[in-house]
Amino acid sequence: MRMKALWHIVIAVLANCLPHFSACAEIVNVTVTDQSGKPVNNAIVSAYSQSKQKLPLINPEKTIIIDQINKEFVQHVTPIQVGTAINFPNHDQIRHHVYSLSPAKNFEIPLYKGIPVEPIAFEQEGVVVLGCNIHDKMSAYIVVIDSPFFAKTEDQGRASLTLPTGEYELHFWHRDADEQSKNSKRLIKMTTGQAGNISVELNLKPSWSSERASLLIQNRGRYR
Ligand SMILES: [Cu+2]
Repeated sequence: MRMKALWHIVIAVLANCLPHFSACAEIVNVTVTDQSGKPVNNAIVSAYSQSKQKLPLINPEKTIIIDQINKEFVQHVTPIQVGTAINFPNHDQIRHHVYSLSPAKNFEIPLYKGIPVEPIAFEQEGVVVLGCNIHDKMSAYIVVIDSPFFAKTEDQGRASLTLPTGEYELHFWHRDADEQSKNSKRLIKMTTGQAGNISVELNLKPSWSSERASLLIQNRGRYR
C-alpha cells in the first residue's frame, strides 16, 4: 500500500516534467476581466521566458487551420507561435478572398473555393487582422507570438499556461483592449510544486468597429 502511494507521487512528478525541457513544468491559471469585472473571453495570454535560452516551436510540422463557414472565420482569434503556417479552407459554396494588410503579414488569397494549395507561413511577431474582400463583415485575428507559451481565455475569462520553472514576463492582448492594457506586463516566477493564480484586468474599448473601418478604408479601391 505504501509502495503504491509512492508510485503515485513519482508518476505525478514525471507527468509535470516535459521531455524537451530540462526543468519541470507548473501551471499558471490566468483570469481576465474587464474594467467592470466581467470575464473576458478570446483574450490571449503569452509568457516570455526571461532566460536567454531559445525555446523550440511547439509543433514545427503542424499546419493550423482557420475555416470559413457561413461567411465567418472559425476561430475568430487564433494565437500561434512565430514560424507556424496556417491554411484557410473555404467550406462555403461561395468564393471568399482572404487578405490582410497588417505589417506582421501582408497577404491575399484571391477569390477561391475549397482548400488553398499552399498554407501561409507567419514569420513575424504581431497581430494579423484578416478580412474577406467580398464580405466586409468577415473578420478574424491571428496573434503571432515569439514564444511557445500562450493560451486563449475561454469560458469565464480563464486560461491556463504550462510553464517550465523559471521567470516569465506575461503579456496580454484582446481585440478591444486599449493600448495601455496591451502594453501591460506582469513578471512571474514559476517554482517547482507551486501552481500560480493570476488575475488581470484589461480596459476594453466600447467598440472595435473603428479598427475594422480603418482596415476597410485602407483596402478601398485595392481590388475593386
Ligand atoms: Cu468572403
